[in-house]
Amino acid sequence: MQTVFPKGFLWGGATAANQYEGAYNVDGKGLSVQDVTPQGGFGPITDGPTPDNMKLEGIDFYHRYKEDIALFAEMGFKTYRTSIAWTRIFPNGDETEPNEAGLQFYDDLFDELAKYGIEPLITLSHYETPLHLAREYDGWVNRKMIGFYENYVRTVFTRYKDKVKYWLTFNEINSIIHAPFMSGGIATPPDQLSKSDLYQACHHELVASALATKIGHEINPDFKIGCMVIAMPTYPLTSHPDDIIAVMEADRQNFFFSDVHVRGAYPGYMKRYFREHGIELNITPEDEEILKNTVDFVSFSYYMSSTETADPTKRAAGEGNILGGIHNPYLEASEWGWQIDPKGLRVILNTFWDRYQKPLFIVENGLGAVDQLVTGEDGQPTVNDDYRINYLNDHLVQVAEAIADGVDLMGYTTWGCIDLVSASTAELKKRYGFIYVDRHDDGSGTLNRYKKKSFNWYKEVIATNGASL
Ligand code: BGP
Repeated sequence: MQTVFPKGFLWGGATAANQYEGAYNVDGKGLSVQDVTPQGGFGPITDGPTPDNMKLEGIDFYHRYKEDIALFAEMGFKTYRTSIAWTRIFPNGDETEPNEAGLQFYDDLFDELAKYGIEPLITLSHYETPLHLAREYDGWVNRKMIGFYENYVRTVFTRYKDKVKYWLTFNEINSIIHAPFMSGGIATPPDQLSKSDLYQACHHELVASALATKIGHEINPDFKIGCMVIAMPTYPLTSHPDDIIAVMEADRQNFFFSDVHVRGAYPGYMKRYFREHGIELNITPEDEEILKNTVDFVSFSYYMSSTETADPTKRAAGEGNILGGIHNPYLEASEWGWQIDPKGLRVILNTFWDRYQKPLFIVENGLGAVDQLVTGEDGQPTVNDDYRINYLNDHLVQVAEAIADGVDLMGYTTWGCIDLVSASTAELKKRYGFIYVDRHDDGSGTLNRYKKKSFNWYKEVIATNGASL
């Protein structure tokens, strides 16, 4: 096709420190909430690392980053998204002095990216709250978290001000509603967590995010700082007006986070929601001032759409997708039940653009699948992952449609460009990468890296700026 992707479009891949670095206790790193997650899902908070947790060793990127970055460069990446592990910089989270070894690791990583002209895109907090802050303060429920986060972001902004330009404040900030422990470091079990405490935690993150935007711009006015949310267009099950209202209500729980980030204040519909649900929030006049520091761009992950109805007899929580909703009979699903919907990506891009008129950035999209290693024509191990190529191709065609619609899109980074540990299951069998990592959930494997078929496919997409789609 004739490409519509703008010149300078930021093609690349995305990862998060806790899902691939490994070295969870090396060079002074403290434990994060991820280090105590058992395989198979979010468990109750424990004191020490969970032994079967694949995130502890990850894919050992910590020691192999040069080899991996060379492969990203071979694919032609223009940008590379990863996160800084907060616990490498402040092992407990509430210290005043940072850990120099942790700072040095990211200096070396950014220098390696710079060698290839790859622009880092850095998430400041990607589900990596220091465990100590979860245990001692109940995570983001506590207002003190704003100060701890401020100290951390000021440290890394100052240190990397000439090496990193693009920053994201919190990964999928709206996920705190669904996963308070993983996303917000909230130790109180979800069934004992009051709505007031949950939304107070959201508020603290929103204030912290706006504060980071303010501080970042003071430290380097050229910084581009974005929010990051789960994007999920919601469809009505029927044309019944009550279903349309159900969609509107569901959307509001998602959009409220990006609305605050872009508009600098709480929308009226959330004030009503708080009032009618007996949610009392402590929002100070100073908080309201800080919230006025709005983001430079809106970034998001996209994996699925959602379907809603007002009819309780048709509801079956979780049946549609990981975050609930109901089954959409028109869509196929991944092996993990995530309903695949490329056109939904065009819809949500247009929705965000119409709503905000701010540059957008797709910072996660991809297919988690079980891959089979085979011997390729050249005698090298590989994976014939046509299913992944088809998935990404279909989504990128819809991205091109949205750009043709007039959406201002900065870039696209596929999730898990190298196989890494799943956030939701702490397992490695759910793979997303263009690069296969020989590592398995029983702890076996050489950690060798092999190019999948999709490696060359993506290389071609980037080289032609999307014309090969
Ligand atoms: C997003 C997270 C990522 C990531 C991805 C895929 O929600 O930001 O960290 O892992 O989902 O999810 P999973 O790993 O559970 O397949």
